[in-house]
Amino acid sequence: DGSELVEVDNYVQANQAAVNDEMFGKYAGRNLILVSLESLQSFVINNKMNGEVVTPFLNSLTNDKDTYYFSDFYHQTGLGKTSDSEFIVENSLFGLGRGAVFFTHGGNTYNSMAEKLGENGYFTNVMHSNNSSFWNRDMIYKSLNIDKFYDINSYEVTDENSVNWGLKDIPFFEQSTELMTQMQQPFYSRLITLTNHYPFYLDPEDIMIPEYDSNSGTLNRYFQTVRYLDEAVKVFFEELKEKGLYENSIIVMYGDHYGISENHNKAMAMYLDKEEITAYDSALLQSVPLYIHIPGSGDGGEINKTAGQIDLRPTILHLLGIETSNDMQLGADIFSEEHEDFVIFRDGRFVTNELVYAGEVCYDRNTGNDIGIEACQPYIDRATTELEYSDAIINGDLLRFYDSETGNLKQDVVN
Ligand code: GP9
Ligand code: MN
Repeated sequence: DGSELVEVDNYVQANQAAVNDEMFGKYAGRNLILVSLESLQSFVINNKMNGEVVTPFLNSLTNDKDTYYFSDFYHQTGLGKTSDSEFIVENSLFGLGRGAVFFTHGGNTYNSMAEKLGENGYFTNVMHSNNSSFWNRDMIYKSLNIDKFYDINSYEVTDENSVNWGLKDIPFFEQSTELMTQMQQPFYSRLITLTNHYPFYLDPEDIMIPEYDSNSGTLNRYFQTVRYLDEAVKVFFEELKEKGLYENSIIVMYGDHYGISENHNKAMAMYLDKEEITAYDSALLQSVPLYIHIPGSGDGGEINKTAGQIDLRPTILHLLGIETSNDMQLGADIFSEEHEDFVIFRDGRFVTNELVYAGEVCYDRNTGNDIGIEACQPYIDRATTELEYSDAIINGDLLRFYDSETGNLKQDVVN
């Protein structure tokens, strides 16, 4: 039955962050464009590799007047990788600790961001040049109420414009913006990039900077594919402007998950000029960039609030003037005064503005010193609770008992 939902609902209601009145609805009616930046981690942003700038365009956005750049933002994915990030962003719930929720619970009832936007007159779609069944997307997108999936069949893919996993990001953005010109507005498009994917291969003509020189070919090539992704995003912005889609849109871009695993710690330590990569370092390396680019806002800048992918749904919906106070979500609007600097990872690690909890050690975030478990314990308890509640919602398919229009539990649960 749905009795667990009562407890979860109480928790969600008690932990709601009030909206920021100045931001709520400020950009209502604009198109919403989300870009999932494949495997992009924050450590390359505003950084160099052997004297080469790795992300010139993304760097320029970190101090752009129309861009809110979040420098202490984290991915929260597990084994479901890209698909977990999609799930988290759409639902403001965690993925599962085992397997990929896209596969295991693709038929559940959800109340996704796409569904909310659809109810508010948006045409909702995902754009990604891969087979529709990859990660079970074709199936779960129905449960998420996404109107259309522009999959590989919507793109012109040739040997020349493909590398590694498929269509290169530059032609992907060119073709995607062309498709957008045909869409009913306002639309919500979520674009998923692909070139900066392990094992990070490029064609020679797309290489813009040399390889790094560590013992890890993976890390060495990563800088090159990141550089290519950066160029592709620049082209994307140009295309949006040329096609008249820029001014009336909000563009949200974020890294989906890490690109460099702990298998490459030795090479990472060399790059970051550290003796070794500790559990503390590894946790902080899970930071991925988040950009909320709002043409004409004039109010941008760097924001160092500690936040995660789970916060995107409320943050974005509120900018567009769509309420979420009745929604069963675990994230909070990052622009809210009540947003807390606390981000929970799927495996139970967490980061706050003062603490890092990893490898069952509680670190002072500033010094990296073990400060004893007591300081972390209240957060450990909350992390455990939130992960359990998220799992309960998914495993019990509990949203089928919840009326998100009214915020009421359906009658059969109450009785
Ligand atoms: C596949 C793409 C990559 O379509 O989203 O998935 P990943 O391996 O990063 O989860
Ligand atoms: Mn991915």
